[in-house]
Amino acid sequence: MIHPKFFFLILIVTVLTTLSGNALAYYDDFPDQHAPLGVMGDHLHDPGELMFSYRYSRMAMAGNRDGDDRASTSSVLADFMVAPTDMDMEMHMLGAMYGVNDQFTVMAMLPFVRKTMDHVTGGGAHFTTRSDGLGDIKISALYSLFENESHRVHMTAGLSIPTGSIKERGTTPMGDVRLPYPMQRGSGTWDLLPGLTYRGKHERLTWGLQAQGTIRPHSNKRHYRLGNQYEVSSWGAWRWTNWISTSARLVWSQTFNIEGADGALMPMVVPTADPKLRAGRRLDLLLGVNLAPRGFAEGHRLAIEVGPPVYQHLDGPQLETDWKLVVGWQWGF
Ligand SMILES: [Cu+2]
Repeated sequence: MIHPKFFFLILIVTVLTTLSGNALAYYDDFPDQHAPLGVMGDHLHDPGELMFSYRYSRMAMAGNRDGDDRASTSSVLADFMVAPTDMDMEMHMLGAMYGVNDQFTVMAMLPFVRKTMDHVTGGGAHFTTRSDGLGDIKISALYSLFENESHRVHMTAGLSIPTGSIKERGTTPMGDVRLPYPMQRGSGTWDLLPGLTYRGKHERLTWGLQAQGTIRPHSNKRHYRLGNQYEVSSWGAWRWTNWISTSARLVWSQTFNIEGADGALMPMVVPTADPKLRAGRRLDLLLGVNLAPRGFAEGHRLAIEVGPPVYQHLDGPQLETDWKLVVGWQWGF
């Protein structure tokens, strides 16, 4: 007896394989024409072409880390009144891209964020804080610098608009208080988002390299600014047929500490309220699948990317990342 899950899988594969019989329509419709889903602003559009996207992402954190090593809850409680134990970050992100001309594509991203953090106090009481709503809206311009049959380079100039709240409050054993930095939904500052992307292709193989920064030039209304960040991502993808490709990606990211401090937070209570315990660097390994179904769903793409960090170093104690997931849908026309 076939397990229903396998039956369903076989059905999907059969349907998709049949549809892929519609053959090699346009090279641009190949699944690997887009980078792995977690890469933002990886491609440009043809003049007049519009693309909408939806991404759901989730990042799970559990347990603390200090430097390269794990830090137990009791060791955190030796220095602080409260220790964070888990955090879950979910994001629904709507995106739009538009090809202005051959050189120039514009992009906007609208994020909705949900964060949950679990804690334990020195006295053994558990409590959870939550924050959800609009995050920081991002707009970018992508400008093509070089393009030939197999290599493409473009630069990105983006702006992060402080639409996300930095005044979220929550109920804790200390009463109704301002939530610490990682529970806020925005930076509170207008941030610059420079980037440079290279993509290459050879037959069924595509690859790419992207460097991106988040530069925060000024302090927010709460008299601090989040640390600058940068990220370097490299990937390779293999196209198995004209509707499916799989990818592997390595992302090196570094975040610096917060400058200044929100006067409403007390760093001796919980490490997440300490502006000098936010920095870290991490290497993530992410595996992905891109689908570009044919026939009934021309112009639509589905993709997933998931994976754990393979290395992380945190100015701790700080919650460590366990895994990240992005699932999404893209529709171009
Ligand atoms: Cu696009």
